[in-house]
Amino acid sequence: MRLAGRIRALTLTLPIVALSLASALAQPQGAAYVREHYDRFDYQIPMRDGVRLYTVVYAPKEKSASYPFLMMRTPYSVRPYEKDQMRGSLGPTSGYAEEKFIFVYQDVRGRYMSEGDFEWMRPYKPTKSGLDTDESTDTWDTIEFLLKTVPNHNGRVGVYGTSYPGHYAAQTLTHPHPALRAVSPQAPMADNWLGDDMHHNGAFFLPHAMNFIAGFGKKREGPTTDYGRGVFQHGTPDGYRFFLEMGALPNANRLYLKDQIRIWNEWMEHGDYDAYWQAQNVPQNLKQVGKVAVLTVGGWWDAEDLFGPLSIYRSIESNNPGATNHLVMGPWYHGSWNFGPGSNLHDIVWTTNTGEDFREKMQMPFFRHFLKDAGTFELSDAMMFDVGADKWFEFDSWPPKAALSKNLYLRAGELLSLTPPAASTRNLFAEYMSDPNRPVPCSAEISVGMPRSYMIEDQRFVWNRPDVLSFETPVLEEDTTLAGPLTATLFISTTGTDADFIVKLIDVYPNDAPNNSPRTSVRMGGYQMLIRGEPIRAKYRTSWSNPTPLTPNRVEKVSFVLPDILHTFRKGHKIMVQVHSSWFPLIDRNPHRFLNIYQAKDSDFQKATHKVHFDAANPSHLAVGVLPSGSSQR
Ligand code: PG9
Repeated sequence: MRLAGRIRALTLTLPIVALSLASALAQPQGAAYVREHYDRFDYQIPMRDGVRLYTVVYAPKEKSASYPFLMMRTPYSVRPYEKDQMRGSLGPTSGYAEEKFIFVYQDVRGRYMSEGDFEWMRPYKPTKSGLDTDESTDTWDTIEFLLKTVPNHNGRVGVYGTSYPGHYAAQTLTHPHPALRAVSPQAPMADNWLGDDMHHNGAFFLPHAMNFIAGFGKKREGPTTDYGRGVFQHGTPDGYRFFLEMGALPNANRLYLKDQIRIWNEWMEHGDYDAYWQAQNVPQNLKQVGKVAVLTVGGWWDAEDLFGPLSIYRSIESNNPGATNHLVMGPWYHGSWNFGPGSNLHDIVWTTNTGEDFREKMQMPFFRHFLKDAGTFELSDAMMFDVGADKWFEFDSWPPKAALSKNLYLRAGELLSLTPPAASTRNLFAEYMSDPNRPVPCSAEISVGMPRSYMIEDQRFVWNRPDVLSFETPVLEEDTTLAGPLTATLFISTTGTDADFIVKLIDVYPNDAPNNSPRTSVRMGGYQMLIRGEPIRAKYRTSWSNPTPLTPNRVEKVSFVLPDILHTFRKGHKIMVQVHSSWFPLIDRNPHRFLNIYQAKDSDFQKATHKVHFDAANPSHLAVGVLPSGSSQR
């Protein structure tokens, strides 16, 4: 099948920073090194409204040079709190303690040893008066204090962080302090309803949300160094049965959380994309980044925050012309870019050490250049790794301008084709019964949480289920590279009044694929590698904020975007699209009735029969971007 010819992949031709592995390893690691080379200072920094934020500073003992600040603001504690203890590492990964910065770690407002009240994804306030605060003012006031209080600095501040700390890093860009010169939001949470962590397109990521908030959301009486254990234990390793037997969402409080978690109750009160969630959206507030250099980082298989890095990069790109705005997307899980070589993920292996490339040729040069005027930084705007091609690709913007939009049509006979259904086709569809009591599993792994492998694992464990539809191309005649966001357009009908639809893009390996998985028992011949999967809750098909019911047995269009990819489907492979209507326990079950699922009763859940149509009038398809052969990468 010809989708596109091979494209020219650029090898990485970046300046190699003189950060030799040998010198990094020569020093003793851990707290002993920190103690030998750094002094610790603990501050309770007063914000403009008087609330004091607990901040620990590690300053180099060596005073022959001045140093920039490198700060992380976190809700996860800046331990150790004992003043005679030292952190075991400084900075985003190894090598930073030796490189020497003034490291700053701060408990955000309302967390651990900082005063004040914690607010989930505390919204930026575009119009503030007097003592009004948000994360931009807390960062501003902190920087002001550091510049006046800590000696031997060079007047520059960098901020980094992964996940929630990545969110706080991104928040610094809403109204950046003049001393802020380099920010690296890594897997930053940008919007927890549209696509990060707790919801994707209205579907609720139940275990991820409930397990996390049962500990994180515990009430504190005041500054504390320890919140204690979560408020419940699962009592089993089997999340599928645990959450199936828990039943409707209100049972979570009744059986386990016991109304002890304020933030969980907020989430249960705001099921639609209302003002509560809209105010938390970070990309909408990134319009005055100015001269701050930004290095946003994400993982193609990051189960927690994939939406965040892509949406934050795009917002800065479109709202700040001329900004120093970089995006690195690699073959990584949540935060895994800062650990290990980065040459495999789950069962998939390749030759490029993507983690080492990122740490040594991208991240460290970024901070050295913009915070110390040391070394060059010549990274292309978008450094994107393609596992299929085993190459870094460089683009001057993302998504790549050269990508051509093509439609992969679902066709009769479980075919996936560039050719739409013939004009003469009528009443063609596939149907399945969706049973809330036997939902499609999200992973072959037994876990009470959200197994990160769900993003990439072999989909054969569900391929043969009657409630899973699969459509695949013939064997590809040439390498085919898909780049950018994917848009699924399904023409569906159902016997119910609400439904979920999950669309997956899968790389089907040839039967003679080598058994090279690090898990030696895995057979790679015929492997169905998940490239991207995404749900939509159909009642939100026309509005995230104002859901509407489906009309039983009437064909309706459901269209939604799946997060970006960059993947070469090699010659001899096949491209597959799977469609199904539950993904459990990853996302909560749909009762197939139009109602507030957060207030549902167990008796509300009913089976429904869904149809996915693929004839001339109802051409269900997946829109993709195809990089033509020889396309310019710039
Ligand atoms: N992605 C992490 C998380 C947030 C919310 C729920 C569960 C996990 C994090 O931002 O730290």
